[in-house]
Amino acid sequence: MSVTVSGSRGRRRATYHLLTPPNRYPSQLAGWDGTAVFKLATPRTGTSRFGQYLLELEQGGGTTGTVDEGFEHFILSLEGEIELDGVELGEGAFAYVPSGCGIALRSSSAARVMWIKRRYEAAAGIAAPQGLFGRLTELTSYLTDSGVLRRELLPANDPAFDFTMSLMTFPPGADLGQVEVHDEEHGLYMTQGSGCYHLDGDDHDVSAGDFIYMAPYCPQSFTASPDGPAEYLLYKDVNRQIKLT
Ligand code: UGY
Ligand code: MN
Repeated sequence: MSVTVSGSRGRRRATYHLLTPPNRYPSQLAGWDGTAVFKLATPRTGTSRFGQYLLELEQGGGTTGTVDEGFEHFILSLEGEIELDGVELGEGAFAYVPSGCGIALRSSSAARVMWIKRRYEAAAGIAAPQGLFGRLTELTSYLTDSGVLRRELLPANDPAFDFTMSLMTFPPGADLGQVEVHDEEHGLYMTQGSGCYHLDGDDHDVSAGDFIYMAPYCPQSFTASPDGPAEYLLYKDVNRQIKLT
């Protein structure tokens, strides 16, 4: 068997990594069964302060009990039906689970799930957020100056939340309008279409199923291909300052 090494688009750079579907290699996690876990970003990058995982669940797969009570969680069903803490989540349904609760997840069918977990960072004088459930089809969208449609899955203006999850939809040929360089980090999962991602001086062709981790201050921009709309799901830490020592 031969491996097309030269065709791999996977990259690991100091300020970002690109992980494409052919680069994925499953991990196992204690407390889970019937589940292939693809770790997309973890603090092992050296900079990431969150964990992002793509889960491929067999029917009946999931956690063996409640896990990870010490973290806050974001769960989105990309495909199939799951039950999270007793609530059915069909395709396109998502949940925010506050720190202290943990997650108990089981799939009712074969399913693909996006999971983000991190330590909640409290802000002085602000109570931690409550849990919430939502559906991608029920979100309000707004148009950015460069013509990109942005939908917020979590309340973007509520300082109780220490991260946002946004769905960014680019009409054919549209772009971000600037090369951003900012303190916040990103976990980005391409949900639809294709385009060119500019990352710290490099340009990469990307398409649905690709994942990009961007470290703080990674120069970044995106242009959708002219063939059709492109869309990605974006994690971003917000509303907090790194403690200065
Ligand atoms: O909100 C953001 O930082 C967003 N515009 N970044 C991105 O899409 N790479
Ligand atoms: Mn950004």
